[in-house]
Amino acid sequence: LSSEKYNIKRKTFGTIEPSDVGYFRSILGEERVLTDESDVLPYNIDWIKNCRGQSRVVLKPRSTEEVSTILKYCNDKRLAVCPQGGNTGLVGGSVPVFDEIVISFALMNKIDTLDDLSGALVCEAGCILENLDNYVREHGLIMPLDLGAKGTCHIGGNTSTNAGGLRLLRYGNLHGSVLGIEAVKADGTVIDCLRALKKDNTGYHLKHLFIGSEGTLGLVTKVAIHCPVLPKSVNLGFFGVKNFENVLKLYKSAKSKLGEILSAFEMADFDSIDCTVKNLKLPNPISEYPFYVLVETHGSDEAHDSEKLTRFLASEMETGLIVDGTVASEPAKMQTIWNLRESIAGAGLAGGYVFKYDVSIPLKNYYDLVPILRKRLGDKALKVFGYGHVGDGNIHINVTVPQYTKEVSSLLEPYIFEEVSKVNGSISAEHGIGFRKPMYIHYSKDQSALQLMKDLKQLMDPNGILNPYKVLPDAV
Ligand code: FAD
Ligand code: 2HG
Ligand code: ZN
Repeated sequence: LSSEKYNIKRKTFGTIEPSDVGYFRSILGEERVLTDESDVLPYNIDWIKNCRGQSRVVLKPRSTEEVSTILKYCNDKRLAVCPQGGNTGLVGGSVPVFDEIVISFALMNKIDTLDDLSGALVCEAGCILENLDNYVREHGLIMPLDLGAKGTCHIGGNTSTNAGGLRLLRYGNLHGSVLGIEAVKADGTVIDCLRALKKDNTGYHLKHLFIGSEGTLGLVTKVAIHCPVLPKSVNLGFFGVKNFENVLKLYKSAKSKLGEILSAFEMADFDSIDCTVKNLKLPNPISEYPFYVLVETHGSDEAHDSEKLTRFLASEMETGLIVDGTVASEPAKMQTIWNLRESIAGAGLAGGYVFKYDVSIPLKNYYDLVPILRKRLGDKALKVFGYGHVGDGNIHINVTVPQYTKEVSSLLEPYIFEEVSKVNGSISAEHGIGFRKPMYIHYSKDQSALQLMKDLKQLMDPNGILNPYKVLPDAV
């Protein structure tokens, strides 16, 4: 259990009684109130099986009104809740810690409107990202974000975590793409900031309070989001590189030579790909190299774009920055390459337990920690590997071990966060703080900022019922 593993004490919330379950059934009906242990179990365990809570009730509202009614009741009774989208979060934020009531958005999955001229999509929070992408593609648009969890994660979860992903380099983060939000405060008040306007400087930009606050300030029920135009031509390169210095040189060159069509620049080290190929039996389209780089282009002229990428490959093979590589524009081949990259996140789990770190580091220091950690852990780790979104200065470091031990944990934490802090990086670049990292947030947030976060929490959720034990540290 998370509470035992991380030594956390339950706060003085109300305890759920049969009469509470009866009340929830009176609003949602029998089927949308889960209490059977085996039905509730999956909602208690996170994707990487790192955190496990003890909830006994899952509620599945179908509308904003139902969310509002549930929250008003919970707030009056001081019953804590844990909002849950696709449960793909990687920091333990999406699962309860003790007996918090899980509010699942799985049934709030309707698309309201799509304006194919402005690109504004309005939909409910529980829409699965990939379903939205398939839908908007039929109208000549794409979703502005893409990530390996797309088949499961919800747009409400994406918004609540301010998810980054594979194309942030090109389309920016959700603080830019989300046009409007409808959210419900802890006391049940519905906050309507759902206007799908590109420009709206009428007072405080309140939607941003809900983007990235991981369900601690309100529950997101609807999202208005800007969808870019579906690119007419997509090309993908997968390259082998000799050392990390050359990865950085290649990034600089890609920005200059591919310019406006560059849509992703990702890197993975040898162990990331090796572990994915071996554990998940996925094909690697090129031979083995110390580093791999994936470069994608989104543009409007197939002949021009593919020529540009092919020329880039040829010229950088001449300079030696690329040792070997392949360029694809056929969907199936591109899918094989993307699949290899997107599967790294789950590949380490086959070895037992994975410690995951998701940090922003200045590019010149981007890969430094990987060899340092290998040395520090020696044979206590099976593998230490690094991969991620070079274009965003965001590296993922995964440490695989046969099983969780306090010894390895204490060699990694807070050491990694101290090192990140020394170079003014962020201890969580895109996954959030959740349950796993509130105690380390001070490595990236000043005391003054933490105090303001606490004040906002007090204002919006005075009883602290929304996703307790997450994001905010106990003592500020
Ligand atoms: P959940 O995991 O269910 O919840 C995440 C947080 O948001 C929790 O704190 C939860 O309480 C809160 N929440 C969920 N829904 C709501 C709501 N409607 N209102 C209020 N709060 C809510 N992340 C990236 O940023 N970039 C990546 O490239 C990336 N790749 C991934 C690849 C894989 C294979 C996996 C498993 C995960 C990846 N992630 C990535 C992490 C994760 O997918 C994202 O954080 C995603 O945005 C979570 O969405 P979700 O619907 O699963 O939310
Ligand atoms: C990715 O970029 C995700 O693949 C997951 O953000 C990272 O699991 C991880 O470490
Ligand atoms: Zn990532």
